Amino acid sequence: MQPIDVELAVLETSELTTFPCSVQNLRRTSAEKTKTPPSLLNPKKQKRRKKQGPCRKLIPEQGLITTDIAKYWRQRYSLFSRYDDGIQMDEEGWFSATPEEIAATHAARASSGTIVIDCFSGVGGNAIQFALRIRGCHVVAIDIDPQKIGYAINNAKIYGVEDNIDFIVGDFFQLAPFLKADVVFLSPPWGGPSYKKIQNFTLDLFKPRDGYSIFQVAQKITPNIIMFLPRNVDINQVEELSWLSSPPLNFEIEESHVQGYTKGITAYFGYIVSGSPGLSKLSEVVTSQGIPSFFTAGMRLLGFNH
Ligand code: MGP
Ligand code: SAH
Repeated sequence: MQPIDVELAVLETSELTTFPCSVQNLRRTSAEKTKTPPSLLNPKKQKRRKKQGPCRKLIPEQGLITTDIAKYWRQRYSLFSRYDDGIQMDEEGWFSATPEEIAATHAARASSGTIVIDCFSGVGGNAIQFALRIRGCHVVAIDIDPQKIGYAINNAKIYGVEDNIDFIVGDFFQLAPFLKADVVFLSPPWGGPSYKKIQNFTLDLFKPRDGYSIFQVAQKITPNIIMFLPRNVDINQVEELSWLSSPPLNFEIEESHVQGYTKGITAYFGYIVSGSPGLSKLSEVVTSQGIPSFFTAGMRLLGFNH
């Protein structure tokens, strides 16, 4: 992608400005824009422009974003109610962040004083809610992308919970053998917003590994697993996951809504399933087996990637 002309970002805009152009052609078409508003242009010309590439919009606090992402920006307060306090996002963060209301529902399954690992933490949507809602809950937030972890730290500070989260830049699959926790939270990549074009989203479609492998790796950490999944996920396959363990794990599935609109499916496994006897805290049972020393509350690890 060509570098973007920075001058274009200096615009007076009430909220959102659309550039009727591809990134490569920003310089030329922005000049046109000053002459004729896009809505008045000949429809044939507009069609030609559409073919040039993804349109970009300028939002004052985030810079240029594609029109696809602008859809998520319009939902910004449902993603982070404190968005205006300086929440930072990148493109993947926009379409992947778990809406706050849903993340709070996930968090409610943890109990006070437990250790939760958010294995694909992104910009922190879930990690923040675990740390915020559950007293004494300590969260380990892992993401392979250093920029995401940087944003997650910034976002956790906005919610005042940065001291309750250890942030780790690293590959979950490499770290997993060294991890123990009371609850594991999984919201891996679904392959981007195009996931919804698939009628039946099977577990092999998850990235960077298939859903069975992700679950199996997580299960070695704890049987108490929460998975946030696409709303078109193959429910039978999700249920099958509970049989990977012997004896099979308790299993519960729920639709996750924002204002009555289904955003995803959440699967719960193990002792966090409703009606289960509840969690026995790792801090109570595992100390004698030696929890890795980096699970000390308040300690922050960055760049732990081996
Ligand atoms: P969506 O379906 O793309 O948006 O994502 P929306 O507004 O429901 O789409 P519409 O076209 O039906 O109106 C819904 C939610 O799913 C997002 O807010 C994220 O929480 C989650 N989500 C979406 N994607 C593409 C991913 C992903 O790749 N990984 C994860 N973990 N979550 C995702
Ligand atoms: N629940 C998060 C969104 C997670 S999106 C939120 O609410 O903000 C999925 C994340 O998985 C992305 O940020 C991506 O960088 C990360 N990821 C992909 N592969 C990974 C891996 N092998 N280990 C750790 N994180 C990974």
